[in-house]
Amino acid sequence: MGDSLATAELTRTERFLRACRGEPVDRPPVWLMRQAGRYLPEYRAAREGVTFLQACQDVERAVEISLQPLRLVGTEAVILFSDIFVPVLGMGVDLDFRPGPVIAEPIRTREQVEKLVVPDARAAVPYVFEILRRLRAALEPEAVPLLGFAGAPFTLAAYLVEGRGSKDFGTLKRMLYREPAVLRALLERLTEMTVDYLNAQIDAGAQAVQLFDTWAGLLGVAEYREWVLPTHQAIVRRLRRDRAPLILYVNGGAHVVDAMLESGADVLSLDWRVDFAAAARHVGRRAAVQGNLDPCALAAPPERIAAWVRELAEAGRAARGHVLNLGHGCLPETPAEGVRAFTAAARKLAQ
Ligand code: 1CP
Repeated sequence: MGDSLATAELTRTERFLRACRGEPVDRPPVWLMRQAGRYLPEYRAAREGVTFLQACQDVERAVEISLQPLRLVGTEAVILFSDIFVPVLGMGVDLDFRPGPVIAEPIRTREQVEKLVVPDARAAVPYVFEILRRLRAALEPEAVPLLGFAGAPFTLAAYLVEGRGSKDFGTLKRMLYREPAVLRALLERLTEMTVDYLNAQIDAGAQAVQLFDTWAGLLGVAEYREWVLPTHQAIVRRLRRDRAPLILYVNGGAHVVDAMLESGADVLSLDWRVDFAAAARHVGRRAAVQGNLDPCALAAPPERIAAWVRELAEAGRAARGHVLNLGHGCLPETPAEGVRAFTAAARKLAQ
């Protein structure tokens, strides 16, 4: 009773940060990965005539795109519009988006790794922090939380070594077995860059940060513990988590939930292959959870989407906290109506 009184008038920022930290809330907050993107006609209009990278570097435009989902589909947190490869530009890597990242000279040798600069992010990609400062100023009066993000070292390395997206990132996995010292050196540099980049985002106003390790689920449990977990632990240890909780996302990571817990992240973001109720019970008081509807399920009728939201919210109660989200990002084919049904059902949970 005391809790429900105390949570009766939570702002969106309070609800979100409390859910991340495992404090009492009236209902889970809701946002979606890739909530700004091609599925929105307004995003396509804002992208007209500029490349993806130009849009990331154009402060006004990036602020507008970041805010679109708040108004258009009713999400309750804003994530910076950018890409996990933006800070990699500051490392001296020549890359382009077509539409995913394509690396001009994939990194395969120790000499190439040693040439990578660990930049001062504030100097290398200043526009990222200007976008965050402007977003925070715009969102503060409405008490809407602002999220920053970064790619995790393993996922960044996957593209840097492979050269582009891939189903299995076989070149990277072969490097792991054939040239472990080269991969280790690469991950170390990326870890340094990521810590600095995320802390700079927190300084610029990010109130929570998400670390995307999209491809780490490609590894078996033993390899994940050897190659991925230490990078997460280093980031968790050095991040100003007193000022911004950390959400850790792994796609296809059902087999590594225990190792994700050992990272010390505040929130574990799980994909749709995970039995959310079982995972939330398993995680219990040790972390909050985020997820986990299949993005394709947003093509279903609104009543079914609402029923899944109720089920997820119920399941999430077993964990320390719950942030409603998808199991992966919105797709270009995602109907905006489905996204609206998802957020509307979340808002109704309190009633
Ligand atoms: O308009 C376009 O065609 C560009 C498409 C696009 C967009 C909208 C790319 C290229 N990146 C983004 C934005 C983006 N990427 C955000 C913005 C914030 C949000 O609304 O969520 C974020 C957080 C990302 C993160 C990202 N980029 C990840 C990790 C999360 C995930 O989705 O798994 C990865 C792996 C990337 C690489 C990337 N960048 C872009 C694409 C299409 C891809 C993936 C495709 C590939 O593997 O080739």
